[in-house]
Amino acid sequence: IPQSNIAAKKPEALKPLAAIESSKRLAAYTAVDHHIKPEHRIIGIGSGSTVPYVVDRIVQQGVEANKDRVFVPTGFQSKQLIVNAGLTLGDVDEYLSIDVTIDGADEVDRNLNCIKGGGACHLREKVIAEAAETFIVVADYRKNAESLGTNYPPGVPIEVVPFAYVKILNTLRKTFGSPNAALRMAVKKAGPVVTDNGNFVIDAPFEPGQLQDPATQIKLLTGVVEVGLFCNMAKAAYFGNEDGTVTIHR
Ligand code: ABF
Repeated sequence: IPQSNIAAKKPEALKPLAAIESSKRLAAYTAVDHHIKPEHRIIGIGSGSTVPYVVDRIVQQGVEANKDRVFVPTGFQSKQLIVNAGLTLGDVDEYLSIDVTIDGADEVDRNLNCIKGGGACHLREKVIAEAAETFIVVADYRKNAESLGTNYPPGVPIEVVPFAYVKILNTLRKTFGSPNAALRMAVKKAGPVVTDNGNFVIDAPFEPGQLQDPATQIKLLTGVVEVGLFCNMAKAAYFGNEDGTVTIHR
């Protein structure tokens, strides 16, 4: 391929990505501006690709604003983000009450219910979200859905103990009406994805409207550690849009 053709194609190919990235940044910056106040001391930092912009904006609040703050991560990635930004790291064991947690999501419905766990961190994310007085979701426009199960095809992430995964998979397919439930494999299918807690993840797709009750029942299955459905938890969701606006659902 002549070099000139590659050069001509590249900007077009990159365009959607740039739009998505700037939507993530917009959502994150706006949420930080609205919710991370000078009096906040303990802040939960979620996982995923939108959260780095949350940390960026917090850092932009300045050294003085952050000097007495502690940041509690939801996993390995957010721990690295906090440390690399020069912020003070804390553990949920030490800080039972968090002022505000900001995290990403895979899908959010009009009632602020979320599917989370596409990054396999939803157990810790739920602990940190539950510990927070205010839990805020940040995402790009693709995550904004009328109801859950609409535009996140993999479905509900379910963290399971490895010993029990075949049994749980079978139950999800046969009894819970999710015939395409599947064990999440690592890139290039080298083996299963392993969470920060040493567990596996099953992704179980459900139809819109089918979700809430099955998910509660799934939690009761032996070997299920956590279900990536966050209901009635978020106080607000911020979605960055392609046109530079932010949609806020409360
Ligand atoms: C995290 O962010 C996860 O629960 C979720 O899988 C992931 C997706 O968000 P992003 O689009 O920011 O990567 O909170």
